[in-house]
Amino acid sequence: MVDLHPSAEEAGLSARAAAIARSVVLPQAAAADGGAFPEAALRALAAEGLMAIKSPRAFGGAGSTQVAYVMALREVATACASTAVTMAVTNMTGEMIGLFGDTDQRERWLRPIAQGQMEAAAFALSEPSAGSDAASLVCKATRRDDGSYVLDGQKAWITSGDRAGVVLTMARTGEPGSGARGISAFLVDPRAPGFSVLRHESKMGLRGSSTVGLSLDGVVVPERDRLGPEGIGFRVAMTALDGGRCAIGAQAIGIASAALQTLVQGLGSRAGVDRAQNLQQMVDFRIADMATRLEAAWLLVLRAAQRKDANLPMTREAAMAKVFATEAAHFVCQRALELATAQGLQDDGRIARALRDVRVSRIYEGTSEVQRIVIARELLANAS
Ligand code: COS
Repeated sequence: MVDLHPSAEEAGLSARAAAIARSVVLPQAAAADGGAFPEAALRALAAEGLMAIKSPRAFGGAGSTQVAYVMALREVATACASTAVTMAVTNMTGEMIGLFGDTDQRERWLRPIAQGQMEAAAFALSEPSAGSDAASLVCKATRRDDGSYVLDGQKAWITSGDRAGVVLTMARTGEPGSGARGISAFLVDPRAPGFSVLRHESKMGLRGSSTVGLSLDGVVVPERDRLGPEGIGFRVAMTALDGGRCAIGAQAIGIASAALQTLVQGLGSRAGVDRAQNLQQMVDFRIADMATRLEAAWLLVLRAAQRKDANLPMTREAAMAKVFATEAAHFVCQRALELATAQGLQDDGRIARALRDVRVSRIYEGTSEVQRIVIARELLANAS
């Protein structure tokens, strides 16, 4: 059963996110769409503990829940999708340090994330030749006699890779072809010699977030910065993505809600205009369907979030939430653009921006096809 009533603490955190979204994030959204990194917005979010929502209070985080996190992220995404994705990846990385890290790692890496001393944190799993098949990654981590590691390889499409104070990097400590079990996780300091930023991706949406390739050329990582034991890197990545996918569902819903709201306000301002009854009904039916899909999607996101908070398995639920929410959100943005155009509404390009921003939510943190694989696998495993 989905409990639709957040706790007072969750509601309070979400209200703080909504206030910042209105006062700081929204006013810079057009500039972010023009390519400006949303520095001021991220600082404001960090000041309220919103860059490390689920991380322990003892290390500067908000110590809150996944439910609070998805509520807050939805609010921020309603105002600016670029800010929301930067916030999401930073939260996800910090959460993994809180979960798998030791006290020293939490102190050195999580606290600066939570307190806004770092602009962002990054999560580096994908590679030029390993996207959906993440377990085939080839970035190599060679252990030296003193226990440190030397990392060599490339990472691709890394959100905030050039802005991050720490890059959670998955690399192969096992033999080539050792699959998921041969992968370890490292907290890489981007100031280390051999770490460099490759090209900045030019994107149709989320233009205020930074997406880059990374090169690791003999980057030395001390043993104290391996996150957890050797060989658990794939588990770290998948654990991160379970929470991340649920959050991307919330982000997509936020983006689409803004498009729908813009459309409905535009239509409302024309309430007196005389239209043929069948045309009016066509518009009414469409906006009703759009709103209904977003509500249904939100319930799936909430259900996945609540299971995570209850420490219940939620891989399948997160995949369902992501695939349904991102596809619903894309549908809503597309319909909003069509209706706004048909009705001749002027909206300062907000709906078109939402459509451009929302598209990648069906791709990153696992494509819709990957989510369907995850869901089907679990169904088939339970059937056998
Ligand atoms: N949580 C914890 N552990 C998990 C897990 C999860 N959600 N999913 C898988 N694992 C573990 C498995 O239990 C297995 O462990 P053992 O070897 O000890 O049994 C191991 O990881 C390998 O799992 P699996 O065999 O399912 O791995 P696959 O290579 O078949 O993975 C998918 C398949 C498609 C699910 C995976 O590669 C994936 O998610 N790809 C998309 C990657 C992605 O989202 N990239 C975006 C990057 S961020 S923009």
